[in-house]
Amino acid sequence: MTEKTPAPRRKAAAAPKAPVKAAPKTVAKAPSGTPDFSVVVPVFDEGGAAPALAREIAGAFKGANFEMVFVNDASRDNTLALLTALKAELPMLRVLSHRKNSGQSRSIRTGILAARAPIVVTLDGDGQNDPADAPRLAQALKAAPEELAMIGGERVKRQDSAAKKIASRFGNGVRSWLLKDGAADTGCGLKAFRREAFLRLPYFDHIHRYLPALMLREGYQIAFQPVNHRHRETGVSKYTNFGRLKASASDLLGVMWLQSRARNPGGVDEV
Ligand SMILES: Nc1nc2c(ncn2[C@@H]2O[C@H](COP(=O)(O)OP(=O)(O)O)[C@@H](O)[C@H]2O)c(=O)[nH]1
Ligand SMILES: [Mg+2]
Repeated sequence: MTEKTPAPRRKAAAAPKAPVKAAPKTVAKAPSGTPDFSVVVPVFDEGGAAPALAREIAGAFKGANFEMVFVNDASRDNTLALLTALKAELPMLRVLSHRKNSGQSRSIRTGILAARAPIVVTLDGDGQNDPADAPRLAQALKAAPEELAMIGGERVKRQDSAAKKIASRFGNGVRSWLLKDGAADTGCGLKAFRREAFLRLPYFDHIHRYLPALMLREGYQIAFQPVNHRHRETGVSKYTNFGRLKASASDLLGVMWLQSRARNPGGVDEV
């Protein structure tokens, strides 16, 4: 029998000779308890929309055991100050903040890494997704079998400019034809998924448009539900049609490569 090795006594830490830069804190301290749902919202220069959106989400999930995780993507406006002040009013609100702007996908990932619930719902931070739809998607996923890892929103009546709607229709058409992901609207920011499933997917910038294809690649099932879409009332869109097209060309090739390299055991049995 081996004896328990006593824990080594810690020497009182000597004061460092030279100032040492502390390791960057990436994730804020989580409050105690496990919520059923984590609502993750990426925000970049959304000071005009974020506080009202947080209140709307709180109203939509009233009575549920949930948390909100807003991820400030190094906004240059007052987004962070407004959200920080709002924490006194909304105790279920957590605010994480990137030191450098890293994009929508990275912001979502930061929120999901910090999320404490097994089910995550994402929403755009500009208020275009309607929080009233979010609990329905979250509850549907909670009630679904484990293999169903994601329920994506599909915007029924897009409230965007004609140019954006045409570009989006074209982009969605090409993507679903090439990737066979069965998704009509991957650009919809409102999605519910299992946190664990999301974290199994490879990360790259703009991955948020390829979640259906990547979930299927991992062997999960996915579903879609129609959702409301609203006008952007404040702030400006962070994407241009040209910028989106440029990123999509290489991302599509990348996801096709990932699909071609997928092998799936169809389930794992422990004997
Ligand atoms: N494009 C972009 N969006 C970001 C970034 N960081 C966070 N976001 C958020 O991602 C969401 C979607 O962006 P939005 O401009 O509304 O896209 P659109 O609805 O397609 O015009 C918003 O909540 C943004 O605030 C970023 O660096 N770039
Ligand atoms: Mg938007």
